[in-house]
Amino acid sequence: MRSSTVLTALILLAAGCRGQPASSNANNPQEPWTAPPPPADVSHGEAAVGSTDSPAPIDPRAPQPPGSHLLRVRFEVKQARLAIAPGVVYEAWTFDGRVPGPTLRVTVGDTVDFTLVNHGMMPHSIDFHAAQIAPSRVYTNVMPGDSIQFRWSPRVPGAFLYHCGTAPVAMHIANGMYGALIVDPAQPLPPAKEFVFVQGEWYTMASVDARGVLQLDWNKLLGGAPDYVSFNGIAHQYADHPVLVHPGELLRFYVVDAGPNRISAFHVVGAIFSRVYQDGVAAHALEGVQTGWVPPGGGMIFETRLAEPGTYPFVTHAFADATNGAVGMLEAR
Ligand SMILES: [Cu+2]
Repeated sequence: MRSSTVLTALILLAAGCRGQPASSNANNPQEPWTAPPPPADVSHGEAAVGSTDSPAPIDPRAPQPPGSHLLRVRFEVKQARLAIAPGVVYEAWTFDGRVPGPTLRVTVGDTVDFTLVNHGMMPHSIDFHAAQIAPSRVYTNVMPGDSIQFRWSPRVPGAFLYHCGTAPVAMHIANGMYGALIVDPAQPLPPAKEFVFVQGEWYTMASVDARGVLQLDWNKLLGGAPDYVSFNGIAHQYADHPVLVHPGELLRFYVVDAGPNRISAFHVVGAIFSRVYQDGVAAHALEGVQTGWVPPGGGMIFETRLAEPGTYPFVTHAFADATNGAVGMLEAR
């Protein structure tokens, strides 16, 4: 058996690939997001939430650019019990009740009108890596029950992290307070099927006041040994629910590493990235890349085309983290 075949087989075994395809064409309205199997319960009927044994996958498709040069964003900080792996529930700190928080998308020169409302039990804040702005003015702590509102304008394109910046920052990020922000260049990139993968880490221990619900283990975090590493908040979700693509079409992955500790070595088994954009897009484009390093707090844009029909794992090639959940499947057909 060829080594690449062995590698793929090992990844498939580690991921326990067993579910139904979960995604479709990001930019073709004729192929909408394919819903997972009927969930055990739903949230007011508007969105599948799955169950703790089988959490619904997070839609990995990149949002479309807004039709306006003014993007109004309002984040509600709240705690939420979320499935971070099948059968594993965690008391998360969130932007808008989800991990990662909503993916934002703007174009260079647009205006972001941002409001943060803190419904939590401690101070929280925001840090947009795409902004060039005085942290002492707008990245300040927002007390429980309070809010902050400010405007800013992105001047550099790329894939960026946003996160809560309240000390200790590692605690707020590891509890789930992070997300991705895409800043498109003024001259748009070529049309492609686009996905967003935000890598994050979960360090868990049993909660003292809620049976079966996990919370942050600070010592595990300081030791850099996560129990789960995830793309978009749930370990192994795109191995259980492969992402559907077509052979030969241009794929674009916005990969952001929230950390707080682990570098993502993003790699698609069976593919080579034709172009990789680090942060400022065109100024740093690389060609012919096998694996791209995305540091904690960083973001990169990966483009590739899959050569033929088949199943292509995507991983962080730091394989302990892939084994712990940072692995998915692209199903090309
Ligand atoms: Cu926070």
